Amino acid sequence: MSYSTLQKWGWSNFFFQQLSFEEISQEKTVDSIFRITAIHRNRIEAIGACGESSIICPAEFQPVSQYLAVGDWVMAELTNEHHRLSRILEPKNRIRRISNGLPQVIAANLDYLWIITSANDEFKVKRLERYLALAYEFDITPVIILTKTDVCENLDDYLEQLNHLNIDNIHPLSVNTPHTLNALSAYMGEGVSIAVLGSSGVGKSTLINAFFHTELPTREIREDDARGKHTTTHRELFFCDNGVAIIDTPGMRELQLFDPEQGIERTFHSVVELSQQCRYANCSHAAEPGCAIQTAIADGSISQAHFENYCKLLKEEESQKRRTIGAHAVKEHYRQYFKKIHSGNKDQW
Ligand SMILES: Nc1nc2c(ncn2[C@@H]2O[C@H](COP(=O)(O)OP(=O)(O)OP(=O)(O)O)[C@@H](O)[C@H]2O)c(=O)[nH]1
Ligand SMILES: [Mg+2]
Ligand SMILES: [Zn+2]
Repeated sequence: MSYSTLQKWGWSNFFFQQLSFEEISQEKTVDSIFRITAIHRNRIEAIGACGESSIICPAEFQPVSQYLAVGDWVMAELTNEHHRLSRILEPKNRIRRISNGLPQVIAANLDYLWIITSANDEFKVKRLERYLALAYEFDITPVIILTKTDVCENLDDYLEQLNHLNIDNIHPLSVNTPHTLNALSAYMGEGVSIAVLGSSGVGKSTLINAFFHTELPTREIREDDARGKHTTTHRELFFCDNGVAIIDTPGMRELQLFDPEQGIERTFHSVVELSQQCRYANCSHAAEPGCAIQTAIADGSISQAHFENYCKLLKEEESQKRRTIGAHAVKEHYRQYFKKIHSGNKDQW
């Protein structure tokens, strides 16, 4: 087998360069390289040059979900007819969140994050801003997909709200009007990896089935109102005929960001820019004279809700940091942060 066999699973020079000279010179090395497709309690499913394989995880890599995610590239040795995980290759990126107070890796080595929302009561701009911050935090291109447009009467309202998010890739569609899915072809290509995220019931698995002709389980139509039930129960990566790796995920009840600073800055770019124009460096943007944010809210150039969500995410980040680095360090951190924002020197953030 050769390394080019791995390319259709997303292998690239970035990973090849991590191999030692000795590893490259050994012919069997290529057969010990795998991409993770599913993670179970102490075993992972993966695909390599010789096909699919089950890999056993030694204790030092437990609990697996804190170290590894679908999409990761690993090396495994063949011992007693079993593959045993021996090394994790450094990922291009890895999306993480906090779940039950612990870090959790959601997926690794992605090119796009498809953020799915549906044109009904589920739709919340605030939730989308959170997902966008997640994409930006890990430097992955976000794509917003608005599903179920066939059963909505006020599509323009949804589109207008989406326009305010200032992102390039927004696709309204419905699996019941198949031509609306054509726009997604723009993201196809061999070796491209996409994770599909969004609340339960927005139609993630249905969309994947319709577009990639897969047969993932989806919610029965008559169960459409069932709340809190997840049809997809674990994250799974699979490869489509056109060479795209797609990761279906269970709906998220809440998305707590891992280290959202950079993501917040990009999602709320306009708020950050405005705050640099406030008269006082320590402006709290409440009622101070010369507050550029209050002026912008008053003249309608940004919405009150957008600003409030920015404050909320910042606050959340602050309490998260406090838990990990202590109150004093947090205070100092934010002192420096706002000083930098105000001096317009954001490069280091
Ligand atoms: N009318 C209409 N219904 C849709 C559309 N897409 C999905 N649905 C329905 O929405 C319901 C939920 O779809 P799923 O694909 O199971 O949702 P999911 O996001 O994968 O949900 P979880 O796996 O629980 O996270 C199903 O009954 C689908 O038939 C659409 O474009 N139009
Ligand atoms: Mg699903
Ligand atoms: Zn201000």
